[in-house]
Amino acid sequence: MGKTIIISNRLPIQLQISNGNIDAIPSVGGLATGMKSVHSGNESLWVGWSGLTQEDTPPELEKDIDEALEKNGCAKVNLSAEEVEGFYFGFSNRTIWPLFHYFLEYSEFELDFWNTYREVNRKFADAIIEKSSEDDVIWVHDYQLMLVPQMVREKRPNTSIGFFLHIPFPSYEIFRTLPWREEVLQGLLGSDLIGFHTYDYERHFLSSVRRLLGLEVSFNDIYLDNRVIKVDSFPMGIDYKKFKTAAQDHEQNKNTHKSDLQKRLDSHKASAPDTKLILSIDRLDYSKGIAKRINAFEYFLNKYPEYKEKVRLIILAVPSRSNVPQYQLLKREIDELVGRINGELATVNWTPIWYFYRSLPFENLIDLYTSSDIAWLTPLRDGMNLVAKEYIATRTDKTGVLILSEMAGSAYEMNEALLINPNNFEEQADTLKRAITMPEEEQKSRNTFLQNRLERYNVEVWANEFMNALKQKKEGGDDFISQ
Ligand code: ADQ
Repeated sequence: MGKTIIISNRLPIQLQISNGNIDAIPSVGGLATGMKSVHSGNESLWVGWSGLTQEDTPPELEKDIDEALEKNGCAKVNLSAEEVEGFYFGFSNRTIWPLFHYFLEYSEFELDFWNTYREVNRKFADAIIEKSSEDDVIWVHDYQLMLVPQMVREKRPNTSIGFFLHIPFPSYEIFRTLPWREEVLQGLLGSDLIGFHTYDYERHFLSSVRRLLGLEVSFNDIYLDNRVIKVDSFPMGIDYKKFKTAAQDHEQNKNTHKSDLQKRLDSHKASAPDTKLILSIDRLDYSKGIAKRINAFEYFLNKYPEYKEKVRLIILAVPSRSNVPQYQLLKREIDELVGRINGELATVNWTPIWYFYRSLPFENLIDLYTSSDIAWLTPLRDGMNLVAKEYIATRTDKTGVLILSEMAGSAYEMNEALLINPNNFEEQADTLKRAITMPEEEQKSRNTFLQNRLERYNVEVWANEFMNALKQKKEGGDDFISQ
């Protein structure tokens, strides 16, 4: 077996250029962390876009950038601003993202977007072919690169190729509306192993393959020409130890070191010890149901007015894809909703909603997770939702209540959370009341189960299980059907 090639839209490295110097800073995101065990030493290479367009890359630094990336086991695919526009902001985020999250009305079927997506996928595939050899193992990530497996397969018929989708795969009835549905499926079928977060996404995919391509599907095997393609679910975990340790350190250092945010949270607690903090953290994305959550919060305060001044909702929204029109509209909607509700309900001593629109450093995420009595996550659709898992991992004394949308992939593994339908305001209001009044013993008992599961099936285990399944498939020799 050769080396492992990981391929994703973005590299796990951020480049910072100042005064002609280049710093390559490793990302701390879930994928980068999870892949650490796979992407280590000289045995692997990560191929992706650096985040700098060709126009933004000073030509005299091109070589230095390549060297800085190489030191971190990475190689870049160069993209022009126009390519990023059509491929990333266009087809990926204005066609596929809304469609796969069941926002059919937001999905734009633009031929230009599709053409650029195909061309850019070809660029990624060419980069892999150039940098890999036949016996390497290739792991392609996510919805931006769905054509890559087939493009590589054409040139490398015997190479082991895996693909993992981080977002939902929608039901056949939704997927069939895509004008380029067959091409997308064929692109994915270049893989030997296709992974999803949940069994439902896997089933939806198999159903589309059967009905749109007429291929034979048996259990989770797809028969195509002389190949067998395996489809399976691998629910992604988190770096459990990192979150748990950070929360323990936070507790230990609380008298010697405190962030400004923690000081503010503490002074809130001291002035209103009976007030419960309810936390919601998401990228600012319509799939996360933030506007509905704020409306449901208002509904709750009207239904149970005795909780006015007794609860505070903290909304942390990370800026995301802000040059896509739907995201700009959503930002405006949330600004207005928060302004209206705070304006109508606030008292001299109480602001119902604290709203932060920014990305926060890890330390502050831990401040929020550890200080909040309840995490309230209500995506309308979400491939997995790692925030739910992170919140539970930081609850070192095992208190805290997680209210989670049943539309999130993580709900399948987190049955001990309070699961809700984000469209049902009545249920949400009652569940908030239940969370606020839940006895500590019950909180601890639920969280013990959740924590044990998260600790066991952490992100490293997730990555290793996928890689092992891919390797086993190759070694098992079930790649070819005897003719
Ligand atoms: P996302 O849609 O980005 O991921 P999620 O899984 O919740 O959603 O991950 C968000 C990450 O960003 C978390 O690790 C969280 O800690 C971090 N984060 C959130 N708010 C932050 C803030 N204000 N500042 C800094 N960091 C913040 C996509 C899919 C998900 C799937 C993941 C992984 O949409 O469904 O779970 O990929 O497969």
